[in-house]
Amino acid sequence: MDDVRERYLSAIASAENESALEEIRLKAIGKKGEISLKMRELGKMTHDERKKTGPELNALKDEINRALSARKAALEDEALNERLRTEWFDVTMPARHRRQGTIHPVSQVTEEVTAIFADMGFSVAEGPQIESDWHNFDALNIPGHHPARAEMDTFYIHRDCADNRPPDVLRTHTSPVQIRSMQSHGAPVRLIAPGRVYRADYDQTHTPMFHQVEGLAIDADISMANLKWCLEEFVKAFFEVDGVELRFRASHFPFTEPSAEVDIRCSWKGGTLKVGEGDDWLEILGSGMVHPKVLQAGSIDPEKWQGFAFGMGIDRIAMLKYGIPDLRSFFDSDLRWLRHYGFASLDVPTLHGGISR
Ligand code: 2NL
Repeated sequence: MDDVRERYLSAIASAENESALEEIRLKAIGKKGEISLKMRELGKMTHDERKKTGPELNALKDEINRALSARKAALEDEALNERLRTEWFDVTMPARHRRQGTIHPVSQVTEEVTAIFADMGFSVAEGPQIESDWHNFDALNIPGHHPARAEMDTFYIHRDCADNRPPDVLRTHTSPVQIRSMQSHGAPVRLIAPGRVYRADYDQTHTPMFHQVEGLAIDADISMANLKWCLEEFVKAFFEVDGVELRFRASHFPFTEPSAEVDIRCSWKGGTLKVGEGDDWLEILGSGMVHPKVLQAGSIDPEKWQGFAFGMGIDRIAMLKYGIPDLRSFFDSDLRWLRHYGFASLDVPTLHGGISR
């Protein structure tokens, strides 16, 4: 018995891995193992022999089992220690460089404009880019024969030959968003509608997709004076100047009456724009008092309510504010351009959104 114990315990002690341990376990206490066979012989023994040998064999089996578990635990410890010794990394090493993206000037300016008007109590409205002919034109007092439809170089959405309904359009301005807002919220209302608009036009200063923000304020007694104040506040905040002179030039839009185009006093010293001083005038937006027919299209009673509206090109004021020379470069997705003119992601002004009055 001592010889058997000695043999297995030393084999266990020098086993190098779990499969070697398993082999030893089978040889010693497996079904056909040495100790199991010896246990089977107990039946042939005399009562006294069995009384002595039985407990001894059981004790030996337990001892071997304990030795196996202990060795197994020791091997696992060794393996873990080996991993801890070899698998490490230097947390003081600089991280691999990953280039951050930038905020596109159009996104930046949209959020700047939004923040300024939000501060004056305007909320933000959005709507579909594919619009019905009615929302884009008729509701804005631009009838079928009106030259403005042709002037706007509209993209039409294909309809089947059999379908006689007027085709949907890619919106040519964000005004239909305001029509929809008037219909669903009624008056009074104060909102801006920034977004993408489309016109079939492509040259130095026109791209078939560009960005516009329109504003709308309707209440019982809103006048051109309120329009002038709002726009003055906007221009001062947007161009970061304390004072600026606005010039209202009589103009014509089908959706406003009276209508005015708005210029701001500026200078172009050394090719850079200075707002609020100098002898030049810079046209930045179109505006006017909402035409009664447009209020009606928005289900607002023109006998009770009136208001102003305005529209301006986001890309254009982005070019002016940040000195970007070429409009077409805005939509080239040139990474060098984006790195140069883009904004750090933490530069973004607070976004104020959502409809509320
Ligand atoms: C321009 C001119 C303008 C509007 C847009 C508008 C919208 C509604 C009713 C009345 Cl729902 N008017 N929008 C008004 C005047 C001018 O845009 O030159 N934009 C770049």
